[in-house]
Amino acid sequence: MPNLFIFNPTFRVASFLTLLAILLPGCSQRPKEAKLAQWRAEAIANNNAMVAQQAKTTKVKEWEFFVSGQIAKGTQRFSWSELEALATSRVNTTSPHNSKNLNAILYFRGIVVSQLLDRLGVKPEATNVTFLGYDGFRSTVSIKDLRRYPIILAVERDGRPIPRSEGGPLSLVFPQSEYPQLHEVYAERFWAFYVTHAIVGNEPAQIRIGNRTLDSNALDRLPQITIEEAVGYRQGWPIGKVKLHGVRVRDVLTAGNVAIANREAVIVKGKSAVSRDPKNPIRLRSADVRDCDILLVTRWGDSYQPISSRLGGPVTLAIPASCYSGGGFQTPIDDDRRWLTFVEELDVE
Ligand SMILES: Nc1nc2c(c(=O)[nH]1)N[C@H]1C(S)=C(S)[C@@H](COP(=O)(O)O)O[C@H]1N2
Ligand SMILES: [Mo]
Repeated sequence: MPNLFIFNPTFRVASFLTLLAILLPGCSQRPKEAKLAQWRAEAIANNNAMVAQQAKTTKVKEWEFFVSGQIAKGTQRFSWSELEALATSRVNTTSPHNSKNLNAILYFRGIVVSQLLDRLGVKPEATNVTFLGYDGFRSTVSIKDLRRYPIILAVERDGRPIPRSEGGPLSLVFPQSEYPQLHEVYAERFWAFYVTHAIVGNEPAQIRIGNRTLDSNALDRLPQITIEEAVGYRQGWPIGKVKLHGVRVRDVLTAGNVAIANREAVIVKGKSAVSRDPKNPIRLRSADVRDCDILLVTRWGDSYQPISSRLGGPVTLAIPASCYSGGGFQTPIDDDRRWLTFVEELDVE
């Protein structure tokens, strides 16, 4: 697992070389590589610390699960005890993650997703549900299939809570033994682990800044910027260059009446728990926000389509490559966070 990486001699040699590269005067002509390597090292160290911390502090009893999007009721929060009480269904199935024995039948207890949706009143426009994990991973399932098959959010496997290291405490489980055709559509990558959110259909673009909210109309009124880049938002996006359309972080702050001139940083928060971790925030240095067109993207492609939940929308972060080319960019950030999905909030620190 990644925590072990820090004890790995190769890693220590790499950090030493990075440090050397930064200290050597000759390298000042090439700050980009040295900086990137340093950031990567910092990001790995941060990530390892975070994984270790999470394992200690995220107690199952404190687990929260949210359902939002195109449902009659507003966003719903479920505590662990509420989830436990709803988890009355059983699915007996093999798991594509049971590397010890792919043929073993496991006994899962959980909540049938379609029953949960029925309670919350799915709006007719919604065609799918996107499940989001603590780590920002997403997996999208059609509502047709959720209604056709007893796909569950499992809290228990073989009579025991599912360990965090094995995708618990809340894991999406497909009854693939009873319905083998399910595996063809929803292979192992759809089995979302450590689920914290289910987004029904799509959500309207909006950004919170302090106690204000800029809705999609307010965002549309700001200057619109287009960039074209290969993006790192993961699954579902085209390979190669993609057009992204959106607004500058600095314009959003101005519209929210937030001054950044003498402040340290802007914190970007997404929906995922990992992006909201106060111990490891996504922090943009104010000089970068000022000098660089860091974007909150609300549309993409030639047709300016909104960003669906399946793709991590309605708002995503984009730090364009052009930010790095001048050499003055200061924000240490690794690629996972540079392409943050489900952006919801800006905070000024
Ligand atoms: N929350 C979360 N769920 C996840 C993933 C992830 O990174 N985070 N990876 C997915 C992918 S791509 C696969 S193949 C499997 C990985 O399962 P394994 O680690 O048991 O092979 O989990 C899926 N569910
Ligand atoms: Mo995978």
